Amino acid sequence: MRVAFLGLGIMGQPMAQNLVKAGHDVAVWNRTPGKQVEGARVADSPAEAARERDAIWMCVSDTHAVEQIVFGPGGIEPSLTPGMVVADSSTISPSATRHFAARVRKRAVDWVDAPMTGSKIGAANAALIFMVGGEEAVLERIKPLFDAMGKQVFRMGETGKGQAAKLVMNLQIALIYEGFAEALTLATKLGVEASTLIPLVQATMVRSGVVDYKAPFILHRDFSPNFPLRLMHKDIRLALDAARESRIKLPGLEAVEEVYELASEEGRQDLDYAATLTLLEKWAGVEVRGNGQ
Ligand code: NA7
Repeated sequence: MRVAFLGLGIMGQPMAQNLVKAGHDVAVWNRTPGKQVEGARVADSPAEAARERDAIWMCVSDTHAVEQIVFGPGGIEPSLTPGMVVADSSTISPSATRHFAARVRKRAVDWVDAPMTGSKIGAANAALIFMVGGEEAVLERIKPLFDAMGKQVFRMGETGKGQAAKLVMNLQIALIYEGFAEALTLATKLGVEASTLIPLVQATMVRSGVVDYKAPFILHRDFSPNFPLRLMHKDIRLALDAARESRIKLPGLEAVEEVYELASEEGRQDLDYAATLTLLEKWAGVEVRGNGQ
């Protein structure tokens, strides 16, 4: 297929590379010039990348970035022609997604929200899991692209519901991780080492995928970004916005959002979200240590 890929960040770059590897004709664009994908043509603007394409795939930071590259100066809107599909793997607002989709539909273009999970390792290995919103027939048309970048696609319903699912997935990750981080902090204060506690966690119903994934990084004190704290913070805010729009309250998430706020104020925003632990450690006057440290 002829694809434009917009946004070559931690996730977008390997995703675009996998489209090329699968044999698709790919044009790429990134806001900051200089980023490349082997085998893809580099375009000067989103509008130019999107010309005469079957699908336009986006993976940028936030709702504002998506709005800019679709409807802003040099955006894809004037390049859209009937039958094209716009797919968005950024994590953004579900309600904004519905508005964007309605606007491109006036040009007989379909919008698929396709946020994903699997982090940069999943992106590199074409093993992402997509949670999508859109019509089934449209999803079928872009199936070869999903196949090139991921291993599973879960349809959540019509446009906007992929984003809704993504927000509630990250809500759970943020709360589960914060529970684990608070447990490690208190355990350390009480004299139980992380390397002693973690096998107990993993042998019992407390076990979780989040703990399995994050524990080795914590034990090695490796807070380099797999999923940057600033992006998890953005998703927490999006979930709180969606809750407000729906007139419901999420007290646990509100408390966690404050931790992220303070972690950002202290300059941890570009570390992994696992670095919220270091703030708890600072408050407690302890450091969670791995085996033999
Ligand atoms: P990164 O590595 O922070 O990459 C973000 C990308 O978004 C990067 O290409 C940015 O371009 C681009 N960006 C940010 N703001 C804009 C605006 N205003 N206009 C155009 N492009 C922009 O994030 P990830 O790849 O880890 O994640 C991407 C999404 O997937 C995000 O929603 C996550 O929550 C999930 P730059 O290179 O800075 O010029």
